[in-house]
Amino acid sequence: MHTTVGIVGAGPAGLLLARLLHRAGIDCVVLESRDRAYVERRQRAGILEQPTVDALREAGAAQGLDARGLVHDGIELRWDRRSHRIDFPSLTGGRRVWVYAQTEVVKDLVALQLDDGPPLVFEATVTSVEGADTDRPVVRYTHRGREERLDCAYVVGCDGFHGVTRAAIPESARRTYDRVYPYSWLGIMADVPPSCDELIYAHSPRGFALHSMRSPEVSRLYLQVPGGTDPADWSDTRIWDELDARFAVDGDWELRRGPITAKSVLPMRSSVTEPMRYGRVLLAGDAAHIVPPTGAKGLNLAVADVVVLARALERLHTTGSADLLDAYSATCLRRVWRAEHFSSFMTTTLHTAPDRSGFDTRLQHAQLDRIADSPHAAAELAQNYAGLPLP
Ligand code: RFL
Ligand code: PHB
Repeated sequence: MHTTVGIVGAGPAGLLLARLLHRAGIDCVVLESRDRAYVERRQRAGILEQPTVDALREAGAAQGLDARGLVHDGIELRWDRRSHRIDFPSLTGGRRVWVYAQTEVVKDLVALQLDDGPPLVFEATVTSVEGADTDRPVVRYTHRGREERLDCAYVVGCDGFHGVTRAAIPESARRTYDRVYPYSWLGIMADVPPSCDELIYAHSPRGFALHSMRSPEVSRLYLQVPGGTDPADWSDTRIWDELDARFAVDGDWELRRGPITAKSVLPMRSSVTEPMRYGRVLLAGDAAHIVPPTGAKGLNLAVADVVVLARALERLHTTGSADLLDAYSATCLRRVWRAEHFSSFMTTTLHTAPDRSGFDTRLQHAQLDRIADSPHAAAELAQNYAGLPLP
């Protein structure tokens, strides 16, 4: 098989890139190692920033989002039994965020692609990408027990943090920067209406907690737990009691409890691989960078990468100019490092490090007080959270 752009991975990055290229008249093929049901069920992010929503709308992939997405104009921060609301539109010149699960984004994009899009091959496991520095890179993969190859003009690795495309860039030409945080998140899904209209990010001496949601009927909550925690050690009652303690605030607020339908632990780390292009191989989304989820940036960064990349490939296709493609890595990395900084800031401001001192805790409170007292500090948070405009 051959194509213009071979895309490895059908997560949000690969699927949206395929959609954008298809609309620009550029041939592509998406190879995905998992089956459709698995890809559509994988529970991950829940917050779409304004530029992500704009991109999905422009790609004609926002029908579900516009019908069922929940528009949020702010978030609440809690610490020291106090709360402070950050209002996005007034601090960002009108931007807001949408609560719409990654599972829904993926389902919408898969349906569009199977209906009227370029080939999307499930259960096609890419084993290697070869010839990054040649004119015809090759993707080798296995499908239905057979070894196959896809000859391409360009290959884009949208295969996530554990993907294989990154290895197509020789070790001598790439560098990875990373940080592992000394805690994880225990995430739960509960069949109970959310106890808040907007997300609550809570810092407490017992650790961080986040109240999010999936719909008016389903709550999504997270607790900071030690790395290596087994979800089986957390009974439902223990989880609700701990959430109650961490969200405690003066005034009358109550956390609604309900049946917990899923529990999982996710590690927290930051990682960036540079550059995001080598010859005719490009990386996008988690394949190139990951962030801790505290800033809700992972999915949004993946979308930003592929919007920049699709624009660059379209320019090459229509004018023959490779200028945007040559700038791809630097353009994306500037946004990536901004998001890494914001995610790290949110993480270290709100979590309780195992080796913290009283001094550290007071610095965290001073930072949170500053956000509450200063419109400038609040605006910095709001602009990063609601999404900086795409370049
Ligand atoms: P994805 O979504 O990981 O998709 C990569 C796809 O590539 C496929 N793949 C392969 N296909 C063929 N051959 C191979 N050799 C392949 N190797 C891998 C995979 O099966 C998969 O379908 O990356 P993408 O598209 O870049 O999208 C990025 C987002 O998924 C990610 O940034 C966020 O979900 C991160 N993230 C979260 N972000 C948030 O903002 N809030 C969250 O609550 C949140 N929770 C999470 C997360 C990421 C998680 N991972 C990666 C462990 C929870 C988890 C568990
Ligand atoms: C989620 O709803 O899963 C979610 C929301 C905000 C975050 C992280 C995860 O910062």
